[in-house]
Amino acid sequence: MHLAGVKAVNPAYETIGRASVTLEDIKTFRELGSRCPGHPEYRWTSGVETTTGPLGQGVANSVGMAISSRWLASRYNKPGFDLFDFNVYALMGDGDMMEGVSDEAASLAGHLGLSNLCWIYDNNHVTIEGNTSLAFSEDIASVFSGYGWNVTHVSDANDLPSLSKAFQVFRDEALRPTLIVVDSHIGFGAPDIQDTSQAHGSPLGAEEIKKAKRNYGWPEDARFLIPDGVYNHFEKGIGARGGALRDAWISLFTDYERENPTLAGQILAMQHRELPPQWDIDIPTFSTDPKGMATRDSSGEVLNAIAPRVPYLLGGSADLAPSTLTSLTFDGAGDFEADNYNGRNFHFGIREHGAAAIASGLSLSKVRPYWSTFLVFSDYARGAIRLSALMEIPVIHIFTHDSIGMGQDGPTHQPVEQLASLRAIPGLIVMRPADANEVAEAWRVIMELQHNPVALVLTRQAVPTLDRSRYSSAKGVAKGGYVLADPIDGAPEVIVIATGSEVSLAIEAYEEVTSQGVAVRVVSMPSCELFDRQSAAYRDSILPPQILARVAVEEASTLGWHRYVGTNGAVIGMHTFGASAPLKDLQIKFGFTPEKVVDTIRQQLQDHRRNT
Ligand SMILES: Cc1ncc(C[n+]2csc(CCOP(=O)(O)OP(=O)(O)O)c2C)c(N)n1
Repeated sequence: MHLAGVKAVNPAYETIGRASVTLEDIKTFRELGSRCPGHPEYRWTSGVETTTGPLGQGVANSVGMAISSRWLASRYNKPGFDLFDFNVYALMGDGDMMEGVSDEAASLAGHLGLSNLCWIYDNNHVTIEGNTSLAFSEDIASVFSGYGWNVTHVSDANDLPSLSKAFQVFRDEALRPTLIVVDSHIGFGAPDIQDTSQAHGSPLGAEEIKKAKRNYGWPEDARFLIPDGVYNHFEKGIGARGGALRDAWISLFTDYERENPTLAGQILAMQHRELPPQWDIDIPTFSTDPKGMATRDSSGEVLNAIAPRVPYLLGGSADLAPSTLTSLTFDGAGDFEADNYNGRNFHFGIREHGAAAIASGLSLSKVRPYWSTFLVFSDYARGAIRLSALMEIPVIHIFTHDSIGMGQDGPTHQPVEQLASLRAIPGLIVMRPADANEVAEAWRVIMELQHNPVALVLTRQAVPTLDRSRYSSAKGVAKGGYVLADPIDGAPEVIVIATGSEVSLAIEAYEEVTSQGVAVRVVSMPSCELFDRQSAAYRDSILPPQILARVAVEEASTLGWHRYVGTNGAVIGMHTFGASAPLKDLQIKFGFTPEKVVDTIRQQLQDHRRNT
């Protein structure tokens, strides 16, 4: 990237007139502020296409990129305008090959016949502990052929004609992704450590460096030497070639824009992570309904009101769409399959980790992806969710069946610790809306996000649609936490904070104690992350510091709630795994009943009155 003169961009993707990687950055590799951190980081170093380091993630991302190339082509290319026809090349090592996430992604890539995808496997037989024979003896060619890939082999990484031939084999392949197995030697040219695991992670040491340089005919004492003519060579080669290709593309796009202004407008908006005008005008308002609906249901409705107006919003589920209700059901939405790259409904199969990593690959290609599963299985995808946050890309992770409220499937399927664990990921906005109107507002917030992924957490079971003429407007969702209900007159003495399905429980308790003259406030807190971003003045107006009697209610681990209720506040939450039983029985067993909330409110008032 340094030699090729890649330029840095700002978060709005505008070039800012400096090199992405300077020689100084290379000299300060792994030091604070260097654009050459320990592992390549998207967002931090312009030109890095994805953050890699956790093995397997990059190649899994590449499947999302190849999918997006196909989808963009099928939606936007017109006769004479092949705007999108890019191939995706990913380099991988033994570690990537061994990780499960790459197998999930490879299996799907083969199924989808992504012939625009090429993985180049650095088959050097060495990982950290030693030779791969310690733990890896599978027949890669058979495995990948079984996945439906085209497999080719180059027996010497330095044999350029054979490598070129292998790339031609890839380009000629019209039906399958291609794996090029390239036999190589780690530490090639460093005579004492070549082919050993020492070459993997530790510096060669001064003597070995000298020997290697000697081997290559390089001045032994030179450091960071870039001989005369190298920059020039790159500029005339890769630079000129890339520049010409880019100019040609821009000119093609300008002609395209003249003939297809609407589609061109969509492409520009998508490239800048913006939304088409009036994208939100079909979002419904839900009327008061004590029986209500599951938030997965209302979310499905809202998604289907948004997606027709945001054509590049696409996604699917890891085989749970009938439960997560994330299918796009309007005419023309279609299924993305090997014979229909135009579809917007993806079937990731039962591959949660792969699905999340592929969604990142889609997002890195600038379409707007979502994927879904049950909240408890977010664990399987966590590696990729974390990277979506580190990369600051707006992937929409949708998790339904969000608590013991999902009932009789029992503790294997009842999430307890997942909310706290997702909330611990920096930059990931976790949203757990309380009713259908909070869901609608949550989607308004989500769609506007450009640099944050979101975990949208939804119920399986119905929750009342609250009467917004009696309680506050759901617009407060945008601030993360807001006052839903206050005492009829006077200041509150006690605050109940709840999220998601427990908000209606808090409201039931509110009605009960208010009728008995207790001055209680209910705060709906769909997103702690968004609430924490508000000004201190706003946060204090919602949770006035002088009110110490506080109760938080959430059907999940209590971890984190004392931040809002204080050390002497009460948290009604889960302290064990759940159990398999009808919902009503579970709510009684684990204490999620209006009576329990009322008792806790009274206890808090008593404790704090005694203390003051
Ligand atoms: C998910 C994950 N697990 C473990 C590691 C630690 N790790 C870094 S590199 C490596 C070995 C990789 O071997 P290979 O892909 O053959 O790379 P090479 O030795 O050829 O450089 C391991 C285990 C990691 N980065 N990511």
